[in-house]
Amino acid sequence: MSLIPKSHPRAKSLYIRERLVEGFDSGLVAKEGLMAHGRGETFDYLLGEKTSKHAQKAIHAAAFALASADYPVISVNGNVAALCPREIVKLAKVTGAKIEVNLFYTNQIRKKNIVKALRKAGAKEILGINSKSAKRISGLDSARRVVDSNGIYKADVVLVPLEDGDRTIALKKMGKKVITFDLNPLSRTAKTADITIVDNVVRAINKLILECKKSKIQKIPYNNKKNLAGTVLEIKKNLSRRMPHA
Ligand code: PTJ
Repeated sequence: MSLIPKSHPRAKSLYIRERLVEGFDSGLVAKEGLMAHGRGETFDYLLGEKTSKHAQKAIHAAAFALASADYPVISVNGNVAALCPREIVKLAKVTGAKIEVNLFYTNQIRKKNIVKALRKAGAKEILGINSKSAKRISGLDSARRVVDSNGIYKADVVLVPLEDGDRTIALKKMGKKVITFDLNPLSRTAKTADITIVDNVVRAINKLILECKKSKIQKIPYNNKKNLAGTVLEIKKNLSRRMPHA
C-alpha cells in the first residue's frame, strides 16, 4: 500500500517514483535507472510537469514518422518496462511496431524479468532475447551495440525512450530515423535524434498512442533543433515566472 496521501501536493510525481522503486525491487530497473529517473524528474519540474506545445508538436511528428515507417521498432529498457509496459504494447499494436529489449547495463536476469513484464502487459512477440539473431552495430562500445537482426538492425524508424547518446549517434549513422522521449532537452540523445519528445514518458506515451490512432495523420513541418530551442526558452520563461521575488 502506498504511503503517499492523495492530498500530497506532489503526489503524482511521488507515485511515478514509487513505480520505479517497485520496478527496481522486482528486478526490472538498474540501480543507475533510479538515478536517471532523478535527473528526469528535475527537468520535469523545470518544465512545469506538463506537456508543452513543443512536446505536442514532437508527438505529432513522431506519430507521422511511425505511421509512415516500413519497419518501426520500439526499444525497451528497464525504466520503460517499469513505468509503462502496457502503453508500450498498445503503441506497438497501433503502429505495427516490433518490441525489442535492449539494455545499457545488460544483465540476463533483468532481461528475463523485463520480458516477463512485457508478456504480462500483453506482448506476444519480443525481440532482443534470442542470441541466434543477435547482430552488432558498429561504432558503439556499450552493450547496447548488440541488437536483433529482425528488430533494431532491420528497422527504418526506431523509438528509443530514455536513451544514452552513443546509440542514437550509431543508429543515425546506420541511416535510421530516431525518435526519443527525453526530459533533458540538452542531452546528446535529445540533440542527435530526429524527433525528441521532451516530456515525461509516462505522460507523453498516451498522447502518442492517441495521435497514432487517428485515421489520417497530417505531415507537418518539423525541425528538431528549433523545437528543442523552443523548449529551452519555455523552461527559461517558467523559471522567471516561478522565481521567488524578495
Ligand atoms: O535499463 P538499462 O540498463 O537500459 O538502463 C536504462 C538507463 C535509463 C539507466 C540508461 O539508459 C541511462 O543511463 O540513461 P541516461 O544516460 O541516464 O539517460 C536517460 C535520459 O532519460 C536522461 O536524459 C533523463 O533526463 C531522461 N529521463 C529520465 N526519466 C525520464 C526521462 N525522460 C522521459 N521520461 C522519464 N520518465
